[in-house]
Amino acid sequence: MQFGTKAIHAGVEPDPTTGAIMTPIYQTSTYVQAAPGDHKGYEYSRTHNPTRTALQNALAALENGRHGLCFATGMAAIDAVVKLLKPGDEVVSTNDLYGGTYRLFTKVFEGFGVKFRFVDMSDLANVEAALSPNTKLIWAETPTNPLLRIIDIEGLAALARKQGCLLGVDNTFASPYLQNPLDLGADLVMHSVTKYLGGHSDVVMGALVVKDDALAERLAFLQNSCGATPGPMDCFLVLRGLKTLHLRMQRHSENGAVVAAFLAAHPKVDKVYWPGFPSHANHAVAKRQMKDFGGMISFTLKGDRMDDALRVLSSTKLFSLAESLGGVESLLGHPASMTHASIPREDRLRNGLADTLIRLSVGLEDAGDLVADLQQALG
Ligand code: P1T
Repeated sequence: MQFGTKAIHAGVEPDPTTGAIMTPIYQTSTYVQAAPGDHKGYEYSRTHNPTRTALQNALAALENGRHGLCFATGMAAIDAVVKLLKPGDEVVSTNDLYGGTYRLFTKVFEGFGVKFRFVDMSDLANVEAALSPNTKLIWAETPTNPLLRIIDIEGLAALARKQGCLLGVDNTFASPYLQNPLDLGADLVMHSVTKYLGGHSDVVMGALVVKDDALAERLAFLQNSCGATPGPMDCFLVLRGLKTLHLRMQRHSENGAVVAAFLAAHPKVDKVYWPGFPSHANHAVAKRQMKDFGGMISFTLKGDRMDDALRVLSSTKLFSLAESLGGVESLLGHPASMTHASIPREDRLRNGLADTLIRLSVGLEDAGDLVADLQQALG
């Protein structure tokens, strides 16, 4: 079955009691049992809920996995993965990654004795050099947030296999339409469902998808034990969002290409970070492992002056200044003070994240209007 058909049908069956074509919102905390242990597979909604089950199955199908697990937020999904580890274990991760992930790793889990090394994974030699006998997890984001670096997932998977450790890929920026890490050898794929999967800026949620039954069982144990599960209304909204994921990602990518080309040709713009440019350092890898290049773009201005960047950030009319990404409407953000403020400045600068970097989430509006908005803001 091709992707668009799966996006509309996977995981979803007509409701067995009424035939309702759309999965009902099972707004219930508990389920009546005929006798102790005699139930229909549902006991308590932290553990299982039919609306969540439908969404988990849909996400598993879209990522070509066998098991989907939904969490209250993207951070809760990553939290569950790190809880597979124990004190003394080590994680090798991307040096360019969402600030909240960096904060969870360094400010929460380092306190429990897990060690993290952050390297530029766009060169796999850096990953290999950071591995130690204690490395139990390689955690990658690709494309990375916010510098849009591309990491070779197949190459990472080969390193993880040699090491005998897990490979997890945060696939938030690509979405399962553009890239399927499990097909490239990853053990776990993670999403901030908040972004492209939900797609309408009205839900915060996270998800994991895996192939391996034993790994799924350990994660389901953590999902239920730690309890950061989403409610049925949010699951319903994401089920609705998924039905147009393929169409939205096609348009995000088309609009992304137009906006990236406009920025690259603008006399006031310095660097443009977008993996679709043949000049991007990892364009060949992006072409190989992604279907298209998406709608996330970062850029800096010539002269590198903070007041110029701040003027652009507060001058757009269609692009709204806000955290998050992946919704139908275009957003722009300032990573240094917003999404990546929890990373110490010297670390940000060392990893190439300038104080003046501007990040765009290009939405689904008409591309000409988006370009005109940036044109007037840059003017
Ligand atoms: O916000 P939450 O659903 O908990 O997801 C966290 C998360 C994880 N991974 C990546 C790659 C992300 O981008 C995020 C959240 N990011 C933003 C809010 C942002 O504006 O970048």
